[in-house]
Amino acid sequence: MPEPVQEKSTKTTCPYCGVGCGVIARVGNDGSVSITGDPEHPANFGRLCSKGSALAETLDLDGRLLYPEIGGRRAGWDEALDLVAERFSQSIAEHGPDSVAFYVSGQLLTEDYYIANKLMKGFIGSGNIDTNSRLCMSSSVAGHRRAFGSDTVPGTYEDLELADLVVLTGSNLAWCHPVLYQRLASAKASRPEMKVVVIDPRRTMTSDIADMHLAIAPDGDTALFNGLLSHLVTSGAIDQNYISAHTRGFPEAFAAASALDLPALTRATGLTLAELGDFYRLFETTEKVVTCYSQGVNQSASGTDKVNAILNCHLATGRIGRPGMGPFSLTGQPNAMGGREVGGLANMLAAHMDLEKQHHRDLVQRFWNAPGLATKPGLKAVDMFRAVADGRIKALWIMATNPVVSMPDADAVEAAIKACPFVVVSDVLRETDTARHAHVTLPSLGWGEKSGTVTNSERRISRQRAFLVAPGEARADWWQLAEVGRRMGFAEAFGHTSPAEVFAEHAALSGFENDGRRDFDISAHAAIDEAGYDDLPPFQWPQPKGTAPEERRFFAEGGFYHPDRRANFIAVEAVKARPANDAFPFTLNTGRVRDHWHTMTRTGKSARLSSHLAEPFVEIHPRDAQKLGIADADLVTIESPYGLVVVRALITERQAEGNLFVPMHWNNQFAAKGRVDALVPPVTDPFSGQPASKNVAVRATRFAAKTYGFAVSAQKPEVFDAPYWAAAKAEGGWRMELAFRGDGPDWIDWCRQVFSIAADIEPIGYTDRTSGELRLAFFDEDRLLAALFLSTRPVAVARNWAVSQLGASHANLSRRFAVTAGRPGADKPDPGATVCSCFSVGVNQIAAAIRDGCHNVETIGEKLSAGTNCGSCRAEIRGIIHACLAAAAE
Ligand SMILES: Nc1nc2c(c(=O)[nH]1)N[C@H]1C(S)=C(S)[C@@H](COP(=O)(O)OP(=O)(O)OC[C@H]3O[C@@H](n4cnc5c(=O)[nH]c(N)nc54)[C@H](O)[C@@H]3O)O[C@H]1N2
Ligand SMILES: Nc1nc2c(c(=O)[nH]1)N[C@H]1C(S)=C(S)[C@@H](COP(=O)(O)OP(=O)(O)OC[C@H]3O[C@@H](n4cnc5c(=O)[nH]c(N)nc54)[C@H](O)[C@@H]3O)O[C@H]1N2
Ligand code: SF4
Ligand SMILES: [Mo]
Repeated sequence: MPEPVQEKSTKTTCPYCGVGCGVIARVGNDGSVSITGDPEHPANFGRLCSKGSALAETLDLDGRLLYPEIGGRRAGWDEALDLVAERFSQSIAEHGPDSVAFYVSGQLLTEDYYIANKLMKGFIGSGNIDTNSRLCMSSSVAGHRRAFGSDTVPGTYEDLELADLVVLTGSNLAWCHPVLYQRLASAKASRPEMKVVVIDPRRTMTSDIADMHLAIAPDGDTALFNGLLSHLVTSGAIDQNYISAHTRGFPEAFAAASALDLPALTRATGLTLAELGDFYRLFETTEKVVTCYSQGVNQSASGTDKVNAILNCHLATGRIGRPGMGPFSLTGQPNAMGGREVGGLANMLAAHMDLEKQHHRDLVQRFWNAPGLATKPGLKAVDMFRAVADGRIKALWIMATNPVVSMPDADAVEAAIKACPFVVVSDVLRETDTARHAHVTLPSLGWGEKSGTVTNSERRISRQRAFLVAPGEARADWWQLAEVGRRMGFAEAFGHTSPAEVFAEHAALSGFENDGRRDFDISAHAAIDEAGYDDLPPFQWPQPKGTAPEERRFFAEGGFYHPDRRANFIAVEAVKARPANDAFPFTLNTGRVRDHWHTMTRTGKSARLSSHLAEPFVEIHPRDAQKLGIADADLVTIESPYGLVVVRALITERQAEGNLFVPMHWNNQFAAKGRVDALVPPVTDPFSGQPASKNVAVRATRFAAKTYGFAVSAQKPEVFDAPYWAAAKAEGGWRMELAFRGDGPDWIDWCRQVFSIAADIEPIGYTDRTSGELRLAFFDEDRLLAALFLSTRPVAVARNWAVSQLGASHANLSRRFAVTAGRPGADKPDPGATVCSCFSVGVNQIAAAIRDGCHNVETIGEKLSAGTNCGSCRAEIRGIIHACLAAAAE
């Protein structure tokens, strides 16, 4: 009898999005890990999305950085840390503190972030620490601070369930905050009178639950919400008492808001009068409104103004901080909020204090006993990499972010990093597009190994707890920073021995000389010990000293954080913001897909997650495609003055005419030319410094390939040269899409090299000169090693079926030839492209169930299980049902 598997279970938090779901990790005594939702966590009450459910598949050590390296050779920690401290100290001594910089991340834990910020701002004495949150949340931060005097998210997740109207603008909640979307969808199902409005140039999966989808023109949001404010005034829906008791600046904001007449408003928003009227009336007549916004608002040259245009409407109606009411900035990364709390942005100080305020600087300097606190804000991300490029920054430490993929003008960022005299990268992976240019790479602990806290979008602080042993010599990020701090001569300030000690110091600083003047106060935890930290349950801030945890909202009764405790209305002007022109006539929009996370360093490891969308693509409207001579599955080159990508055409009416959408995830590890940030100009919002990643002028042309290919391989493909390739992890191996301009090489040799096939293994296959088709398959006994399918047209091979052949037995010759035919036999139908990644259910299986009479998501779930675990694909299933039923009715 095998030993029963002993399980150890640990409560921790999902490392992906800002919803911050609680998970339970169970480790068997055979080392296997299973992940389930934590039913007691108030963010998700047990729910998980596809990414959270697949976490266990991303924990392998494949590709991990396990030891410090200097110049690519293995080094000891002491040697590496001494070198980092020495090179930073040397640069500071020779060129001053502003000659060094840290570029960090909202995926650090609060404790890592706190130490990074303390070292740079307090002890190195420069403001040059910025974070990928600059690309993510900085417009929200700037908007909050202008209006409220502090970076405060007033509401809670429950407000989305309590509201009678939820407005989602610039948010693809169904894919990017899926568990919050599920909470919203179930609230709406139980209270059908609740209305949802989605404002997005694309008809996303989120729009599928919407009562109203407003396909707004790119960057039309300021005009839309200005028009709304104006309407609220003329219709008498404003709350005069709230305005006079708790705010200032209303007349100026109203005057600016009324600047556009109705025809101008329809032009600026791209919406009809009827659409505007319907939305405005709905907002006017519904008291309980929550307006959620994310990157469609933040990532814009007018992002901060968009945020304030939204806040103005909630302040004017007094709909803020009461149950079911308020503006709600949805944060992206698991610890975007924690990073803001410790002051990780170049223009902030610690504990929500302000680097520009003398009394805040003085307070933090005394608390830290810092030798020379930074006296001015540091460089924001885009400017920071400019300073790296022109040599002002001579030593750079990049931690938990992959700027060569995610920064605008990414090719220039790569060149800057390559040319920088000294670059340190702390990462969990050895080979990322950024880490490959580092002089020193430091192995960090990853999720499941590290320990600390994160704060989600509703101000809830949760523990991340370790449940795996540290692999190799990997160490925590905070430890790496503290060690360098000690070696730079600041031993006393960086004597922490555990994350609990760091957290306690952070909590103490938040309450230091606070007296209710600052929103962020968690001093109730200032004396927390190791045991208390181990047990710390999720809690929402604020929690000042001497108080019990409490779920609270901000600003229902005013109490803002400007000196007079009033909120500011901000007069914002709608600007024309379509950079598209004759040479670059399309507006490129960028963003996320359901099953990938950022630069794919983690989700790229999961076959299930990689099967939903397995290559980089561009969504394009059918009429635009027709004009450009682009057919479905063709390849498209997209160019801006900054760079180019080659991606697959996905023709869809969900995309507005004149607009294109390319996801941000693909990089040099997974595709030949898929880094979309190579196209994005370094244009930023004037207040926040956040790049305008969603409105880029580009041109598009059909990529004329002579040969198209698809391949499956048991081995990871070796790097090779082709104008187009995209590789994705698949069950039992890898799958690849290919295209070549010329006739191509000797394909048998090519396969041997790229798929690592031994010389004595002969392929089976055939060539058809008339159709230009070539099929090759290599077997080791009954096991498929690799198969290559080439054609002069995009290859018509049942992808998921071909992938499944990697795991199948091919004992007889006819089965082997079936592989080269590229078609499943009648006994094994092709499941089609994956829709439900939890149960690997494909579109063909769903279509078959619909033909068998399953006409709603529930009956599909009963028959195929699809959509019954995480629910992230339910909107897509609903779409397939509608499409099939509509087609059947024609
Ligand atoms: N699956 C998945 N989930 C994620 C992430 C991930 O990588 N993958 N990343 C996380 C992170 S860090 C973040 S920041 C969040 C981002 O979450 P979201 O902001 O929801 O995601 P995006 O896809 O970047 O952009 C949202 C939408 O903005 C729309 N948009 C573009 N321009 C405009 C405009 O001018 N006005 C309006 N109103 N809308 C516009 C886009 O069409 C897009 O559908 O997601 C988090 N969750
Ligand atoms: N065009 C375009 N560009 C965008 C966006 C967009 O919508 N469009 N979105 C922007 C936004 S909102 C964001 S948040 C950024 C995200 O962009 P990035 O931050 O660059 O993306 P990630 O892939 O999450 O990078 C995290 C890195 O940290 C490593 N890592 C993981 N865990 C740890 C850890 O514990 N410690 C350390 N040291 N390393 C770790 C991972 O291996 C990976 O290399 O992209 C931005 N760029
Ligand atoms: S919604 Fe999904 S990705 Fe986000 S925290 Fe929850 S499980 Fe993780
Ligand atoms: Mo983000």
